[in-house]
Amino acid sequence: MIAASWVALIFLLCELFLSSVVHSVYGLYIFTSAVVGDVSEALNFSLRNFKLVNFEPKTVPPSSNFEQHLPPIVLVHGIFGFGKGRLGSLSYFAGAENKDERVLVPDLGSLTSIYDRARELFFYLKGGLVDYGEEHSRVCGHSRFGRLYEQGQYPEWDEDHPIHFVGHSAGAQVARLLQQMLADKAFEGHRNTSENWVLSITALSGAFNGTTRTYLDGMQPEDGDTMKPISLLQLCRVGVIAYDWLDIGWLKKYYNFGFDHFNMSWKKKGVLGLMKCALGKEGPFAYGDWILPDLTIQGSMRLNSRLQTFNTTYYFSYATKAPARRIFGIHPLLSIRALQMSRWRFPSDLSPPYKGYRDEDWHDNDGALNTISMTHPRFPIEHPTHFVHNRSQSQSWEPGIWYYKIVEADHISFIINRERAGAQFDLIYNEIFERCRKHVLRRKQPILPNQEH
Ligand SMILES: *[C@@H]1O[C@H](CO)[C@@H](O)[C@H](O)[C@H]1NC(C)=O
Ligand SMILES: *[C@@H]1O[C@H](CO)[C@@H](O)[C@H](O)[C@H]1NC(C)=O
Ligand SMILES: *[C@@H]1O[C@H](CO)[C@@H](O)[C@H](O)[C@H]1NC(C)=O
Ligand SMILES: *[C@@H]1O[C@H](CO)[C@@H](O)[C@H](O)[C@H]1NC(C)=O
Ligand SMILES: *[C@@H]1O[C@H](CO)[C@@H](O)[C@H](O)[C@H]1NC(C)=O
Ligand SMILES: CC(=O)N[C@H]1CO[C@H](CO)[C@@H](O)[C@@H]1O
Repeated sequence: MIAASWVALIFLLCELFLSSVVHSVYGLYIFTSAVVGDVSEALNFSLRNFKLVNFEPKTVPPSSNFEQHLPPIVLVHGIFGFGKGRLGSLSYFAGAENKDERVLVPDLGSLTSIYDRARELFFYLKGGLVDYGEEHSRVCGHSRFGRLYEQGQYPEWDEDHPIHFVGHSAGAQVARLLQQMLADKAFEGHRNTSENWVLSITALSGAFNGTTRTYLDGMQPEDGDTMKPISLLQLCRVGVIAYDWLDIGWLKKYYNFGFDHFNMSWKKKGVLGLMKCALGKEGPFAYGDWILPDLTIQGSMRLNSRLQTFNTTYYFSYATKAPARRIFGIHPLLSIRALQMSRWRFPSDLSPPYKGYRDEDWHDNDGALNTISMTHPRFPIEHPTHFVHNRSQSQSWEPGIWYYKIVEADHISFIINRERAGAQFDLIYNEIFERCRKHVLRRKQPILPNQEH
C-alpha cells in the first residue's frame, strides 16, 4: 500500500516535471521569437534609414467612407493570449487580422477571468475607465476601476452600429458573456445597451462546455474551483505572483497576465502582501477570479446558466479535433495532454459534474479542449444548432442558431504560427471574414440562398 502511494507520488512528480519543462520551453520560445522579431525589425529599419536605399515611408491610406461604415470584426484571444501591442509585433491570430480592412485585436489579460475580460472588452470598444462593477470587485477583492481607454476603438457602437466577434478558445465565452451583459444593461452609465449590439459571434475552438484538461493541469475535479496542492497550476500561480510582485515595467509592457487591478506589485503590497498572496489569502487565486475556474466543467455550468443565445444574432462555431492516434500530428506542447485527455476518467468516488455524464463523450479533444465542448453551448439546455458539412460553403444563415463544423486540427492550429495549418488557415479565416461581410446582415426577412450574391 505504502509502496503503491510512493510510486504514485513519483509518477506525479515526473509528470509535473515533464509538463512544466514542455510549457516553459514553449513559453520561452514564443517570448524569444517575439524579441528576435522586434530586434531584427528595428535593425532592418535603422539599416535602411542609414543607407537611404529602397526606403519608402509607410503611407497610411486614407480610410474610405466605405471602410468607416464597415462594422468592426473583433478578434478575442484565449488563455495566455495577448492583443495588438503586446509581445512586440507577434500576432496571436497569426496575421489573420490583415485579411480585412476593419479588424480589432484587443488585449484582455492572459489569465484573467471571463468576467473581467468581458468588462474590459466593453470599455476597449466604447471608451472610458474600465468598471468591473461594484459588487464583483468587492467579492473578488480587486479595485473597482481599471485601465482608462481615453479613446474607444468604436465609440459609435450601439444597436445601429453593431459588431462581429470572433473568439478563440475562452475568447468565445468572453464574447457571449459580454453580449449577455449588454442585454442585462450591466454597464452603469450605459443604460441603453442591448443584445443587438452584437451582429454575430464566431467561435474558433470555443470553450463553451468546459474542458477535462483543467483537472489534468491541477483543478480539483470535485468542485472545479480549487487547485490540487502539487500541480502545474500551482507552479503557474507562484510564477504569476512573482512576476506581478516584481513589477518590472518594460517586461510587463511586453507581456501582462492582466492582474493589475489586484495591486500585486511590491510598491503597493510590500513583503507582507507577497506572503498573503503566496499563502492564498489575497489575489486572484484566493478568490477564484481567474481563467481556470471558468474553464472547468462545473465553472462552465455556472457561467452558462446565465448566458442566452439570442434570436437576433448569428452564431458560428468551429470545433477542433486532433487526428486520432497520430500523436505527432499534434503540436508538442499539446501532445501529452491530448493523450491524457483521450483517456480521462472522472474519479469514481466523486459525483459526476452533471447527470448523464459519460467519460467517453469527453475523449475526443484538440489537446486543450474536448470536442464535445466546442460545438455549441449545451448547458443547462441545448441551444439550437445546425451541423454544417465540412466542405459545404454556401448556406443561408438564420439568427439564433449555432452553426458548427468539426475541423481536424489541434487547439493552436489557427493561432500564433500560420504555417502549421497550411492552406486550412486561409480557408477558415477567409470563410469567417467573408461571411461577416457578405452574408450576415441584420434584416427583417430571411434571404433565400439564390439571392445571396
Ligand atoms: C527589411 O524590410 C523590408 C521592407 O519592409 C522587407 O522587405 C525585408 O524583408 C526586411 N528584411 C528583413 C531581413 O527583415
Ligand atoms: C489599488 O491601488 C489603487 C491606487 O493605486 C487604489 O485606488 C485601489 O483601491 C487599490 N485596490 C485594492 C484592491 O487594493
Ligand atoms: C436608446 O436606444 C433606442 C433604440 O433602441 C433609441 O431610439 C434611443 O435614441 C437610444 N437612446 C439613447 C440615449 O441613446
Ligand atoms: C425573440 O425573442 C424575444 C424575447 O426573447 C421574443 O419576444 C421574440 O418574439 C423572438 N423573436 C423570434 C422571431 O422568435
Ligand atoms: C468533418 O471532419 C471531422 C474531422 O476532420 C470528421 O470527424 C467528420 O466526420 C467530418 N464530417 C463530415 C460530415 O465529413
Ligand atoms: C457544463 C456543460 O455545459 N455540460 C454539458 C456538456 O455537454 C453535455 C453533453 O451534451 C451536456 O450533457 C452537459 O450538460
